[in-house]
Amino acid sequence: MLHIIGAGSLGLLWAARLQLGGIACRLILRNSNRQEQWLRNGGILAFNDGATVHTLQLATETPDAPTPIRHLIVATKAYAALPAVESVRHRLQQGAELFLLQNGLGSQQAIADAFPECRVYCISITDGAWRPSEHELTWAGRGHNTIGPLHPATPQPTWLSSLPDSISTSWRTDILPVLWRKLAVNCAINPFTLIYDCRNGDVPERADGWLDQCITELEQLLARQGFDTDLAEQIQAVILATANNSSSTRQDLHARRRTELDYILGYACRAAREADLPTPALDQLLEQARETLQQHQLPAD
Ligand code: NAD
Ligand code: KPL
Repeated sequence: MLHIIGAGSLGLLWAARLQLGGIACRLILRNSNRQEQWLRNGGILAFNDGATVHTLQLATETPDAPTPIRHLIVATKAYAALPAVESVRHRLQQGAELFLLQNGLGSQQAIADAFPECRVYCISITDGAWRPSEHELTWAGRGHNTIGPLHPATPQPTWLSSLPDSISTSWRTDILPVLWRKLAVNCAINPFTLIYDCRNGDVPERADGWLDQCITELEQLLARQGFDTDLAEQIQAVILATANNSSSTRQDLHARRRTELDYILGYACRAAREADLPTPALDQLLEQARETLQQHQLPAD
């Protein structure tokens, strides 16, 4: 039995694909109010996988359900991940496996520190999913899940091989370089889309030389972490491939939701400071991004 905490876009995407693939899973909602709200339409999810709309009844529960948890997929935003796992601490079995699919970095390490008796795995996800309404889910872009342990010595979970074909996965013992690279790409795009309120494709023109300085600093930062540094080409390719998209950070701004800035650019700037690496262009970007959030009366972290 798998448990998923967080019934948002990705949590529902995992739950829907697992259920369709015949794998038992239960969705943990925040509290009984949320569960009542979810059950108001009979707990039905209309899952549009791009070809078919599936009508699914997902099994839900609250953090105080009595059953122990062996495998937990944590599908909240980065800032909510630690409190979410804390809410089910009393149900986690010794050696429970936590699968963290948050963007950015920082939340994964915080959970590993708070739950030393658990096995912590990170998932870097390229799927795109969104919810047109509370009970509808659209799988907008079929992607891939790169899974690996936060600490390389942690063994590979055997059950991963029984995931349905609809969940495309690969295993990486060294997941950190993957997460760092994604973080670097997000650092170079998302904060600019926030401060200029622009689509991804407009970033190079709007940010101009500032973007190049940021990419250089991000490459230096990756080198300090001991990872490959050739970032510029990848960033240009992502900007081109997602030119018409609003970044997740800009979407959060428009929806007046807290962003994950602190786990993306905030984390990068803190890591640079810890490594005694000057990153003036990234620091200025973080400052301006925070100012933009404050102007919109949103949390600046
Ligand atoms: P979301 O906001 O749609 O879903 C998060 C859900 O977690 C919400 O329903 C929220 O109510 C719930 N939640 C928060 N705290 C909780 C708690 N204590 N107990 C139970 N539920 C709780 O977010 P999302 O789009 O699914 O993104 C989740 C993570 O995945 C983010 O870090 C995001 O950056 C990353 N990601 C998302 C996508 C995507 O396409 N949506 C793609 C790749 C990565
Ligand atoms: O991951 C993204 C995000 O918006 O968070 C990018 C790659 C920038 C695509 O929009």
